[in-house]
Amino acid sequence: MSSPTHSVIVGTAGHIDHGKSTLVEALTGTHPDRLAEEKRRGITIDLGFAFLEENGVRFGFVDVPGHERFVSNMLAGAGGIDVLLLVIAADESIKPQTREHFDICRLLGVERGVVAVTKSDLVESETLELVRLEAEEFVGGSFLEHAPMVTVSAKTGAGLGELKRALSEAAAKASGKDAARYFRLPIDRAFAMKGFGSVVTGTLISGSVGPGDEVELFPRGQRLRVRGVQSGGKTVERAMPGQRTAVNLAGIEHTALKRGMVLATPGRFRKTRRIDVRLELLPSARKMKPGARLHFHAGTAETIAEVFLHGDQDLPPGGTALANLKLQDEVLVLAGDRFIVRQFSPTDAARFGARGVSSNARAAERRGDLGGDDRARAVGAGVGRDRGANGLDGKRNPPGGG
Ligand SMILES: Nc1nc2c(ncn2[C@@H]2O[C@H](COP(=O)(O)OP(=O)(O)OP(=O)(O)O)[C@@H](O)[C@H]2O)c(=O)[nH]1
Ligand SMILES: [Mg+2]
Repeated sequence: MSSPTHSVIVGTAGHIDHGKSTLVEALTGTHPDRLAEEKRRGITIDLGFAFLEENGVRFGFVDVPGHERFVSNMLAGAGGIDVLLLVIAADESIKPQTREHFDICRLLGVERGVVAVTKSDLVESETLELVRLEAEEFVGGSFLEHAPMVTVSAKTGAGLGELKRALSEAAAKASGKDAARYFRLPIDRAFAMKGFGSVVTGTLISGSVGPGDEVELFPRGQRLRVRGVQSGGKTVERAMPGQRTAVNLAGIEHTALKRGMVLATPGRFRKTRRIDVRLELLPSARKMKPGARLHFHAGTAETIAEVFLHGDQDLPPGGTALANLKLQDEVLVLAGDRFIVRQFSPTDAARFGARGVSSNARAAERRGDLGGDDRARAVGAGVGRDRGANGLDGKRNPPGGG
């Protein structure tokens, strides 16, 4: 049985309009859409958050947008997931972003999850059975192959108890993040709070943080003092890994802080523009050519990468290769961090301008959702053996350090 302090992050994934946000609301009582534009358009645009304490587990929910245009926001949320909640609408079954989000979670190394076949109130039982079969086939051979599949309706409440139990069981098995390691908090939001000043939020991926701590802001390299910390919406003495965490920072304007930056233990890490990685290309991808320019996503950061493939040969679909990435922006990436690279295409280039980000690992590509060549994207994940981003002393973030 897990202790009440066991904290896990549940991330949603799934196609647009499949009922992710509504399901999060049905589970937690909080609708994760915050922006006026989201409410007006009835779609999720940016990450949303909600909390639940159930069966001795503190769940932090990260709800992602299903719209293909907002996949970079989805990627910023997918980094810290312990348990995936793959949402499939019973009236539509598997759709392009069901596939894309699932590919991303696989490449990022998410290890467990639950499949929710939702909107069960909209279909007859035969359709429901068919969709469940399709979903089983879809996750076959993946980390979700033996995961629970729960039929739910956010509208009638059917199956919600079973879904909570399945999430609790998955949470109990989740390996968890290590509080003894150096502190790292990839920032996904920054804002000013009246009476407090600058606040950043993120999913705490390792180490812990509390008031009075000195932290280093990457990639700027500035040292800052922590004034206060909240997790799950409550003030705490220390936020622990696996928790949604808000940090109130002294000595900096909120306008100088943004998604993609990282707070970390000071003096331990070095930012970098060059990383050695192992790339793994999705079988559905187009081949990757040496010198290709890619979108690079690590943690909450994103930037542009130029790829130098070892041996200078094309990387075929489904293949893996060692490579060196030259990033447009400096990032904080550690050995073993996973990242995603996505292929540039005319539409993507127009769609995603370069901001900053980084990481290590394998890469994979996939064909775009509609099958059209101009939609093809590369999705890669990596485990990086990294050159420049280890601890300054050359040690690799030893357990117990910090
Ligand atoms: N009948 C029925 N409608 C549902 C259910 N769950 C969600 N809906 C409706 O489906 C629509 C889409 O739901 P959302 O929760 O916004 O879907 P989403 O997956 O979060 O969509 P994006 O965030 O834009 O990708 C809304 O109109 C919901 O009211 C359900 O269980 N039954
Ligand atoms: Mg939504």
